[in-house]
Amino acid sequence: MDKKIILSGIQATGKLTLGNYLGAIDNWVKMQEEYDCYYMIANLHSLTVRNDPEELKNNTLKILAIYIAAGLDPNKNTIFIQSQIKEHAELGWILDCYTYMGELSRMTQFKDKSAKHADNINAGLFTYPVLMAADILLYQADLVPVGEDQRQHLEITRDIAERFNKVYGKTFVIPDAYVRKESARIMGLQDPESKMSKSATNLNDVIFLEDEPEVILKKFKKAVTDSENKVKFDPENKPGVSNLMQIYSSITSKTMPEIESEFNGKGYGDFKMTVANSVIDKLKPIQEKYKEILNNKEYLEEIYTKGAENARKMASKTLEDVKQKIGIL
Ligand code: ATP
Ligand code: LTN
Repeated sequence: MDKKIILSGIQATGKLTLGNYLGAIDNWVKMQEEYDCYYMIANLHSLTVRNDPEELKNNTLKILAIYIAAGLDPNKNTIFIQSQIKEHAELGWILDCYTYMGELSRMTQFKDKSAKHADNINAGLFTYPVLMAADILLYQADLVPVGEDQRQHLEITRDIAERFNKVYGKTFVIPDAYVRKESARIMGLQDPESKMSKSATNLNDVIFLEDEPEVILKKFKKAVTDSENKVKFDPENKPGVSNLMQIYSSITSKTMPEIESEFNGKGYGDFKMTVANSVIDKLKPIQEKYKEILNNKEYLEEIYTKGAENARKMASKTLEDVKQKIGIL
């Protein structure tokens, strides 16, 4: 039987966080043996906010380097840059015409981001989920591994695909979101009520994948907890502690009861140190490899060029089929 197809991506804006790693990349690495995987860098999506052009270029390569350093094998996966496959923008436009203003207005991410960037609520920010639908549908993906925050975008992708299939006959595979429970939503260290985000303003809230060990340790030491001094999983009443447990669990694969008994009778000081060290140990080899790869621009170019060639085959086939069906010469 053919392997199931996976597609996912990360925007090229900003520095990657522990949330991106545990919620996305680490899961992708685990899936590469079993599935036929397409992993991209969504640099067209990055244009929905203002970027410095040099920085956008650098970030695109940095994310590629992180993918490889984290363990994605360029010989097993198709790793590519979104903008290098013109079919994304083209199918994006076509699908815009099969998407309703009403459904786009309900997107939580649009509401959040328009509040954050009130001076630049551009049309791209509004149609962002349609380009994402195009990314996914071009490759006939069965599964899309993402964090919890992207679930709504997967639902709209399914709705668009079903709508299209209904009119023109089976054209797109209807994709499912694949959200891993343990790492679905890593929260901020200072504000454990909202997700750890690349674009956070309080830097102590976020662990960046490039953070040095001392910085990681310092941020965990400062993490917000509560006054109970008891390690217990209770996201509602103990969001800070529960988030730290979630991070520790995603890294060590220990269950919540196991973690609770490990720290039974110990204070938060010990607990924070252990969580911090687990993160430091996990990131260390990735950081070393990352620095090495980032310096090797030729190697990076080789990877994305090969990835684009491979991706283009699948994308152009799907787009051709779509154009034929809708009558575009
Ligand atoms: P921003 O918060 O600035 O919008 P982001 O950090 O969410 O950016 P994206 O490129 O939008 O970055 O997300 C890339 C992937 O990382 C997605 O699959 C997303 O679900 C996942 N992800 C991002 N933050 C977290 C988090 N805190 N916990 C779990 N997964 C996350
Ligand atoms: N919107 C996604 C990034 C993204 C994506 C995709 C994820 C763009 N295209 C296709 C999965 C599949 C986000 O994580 N913010």
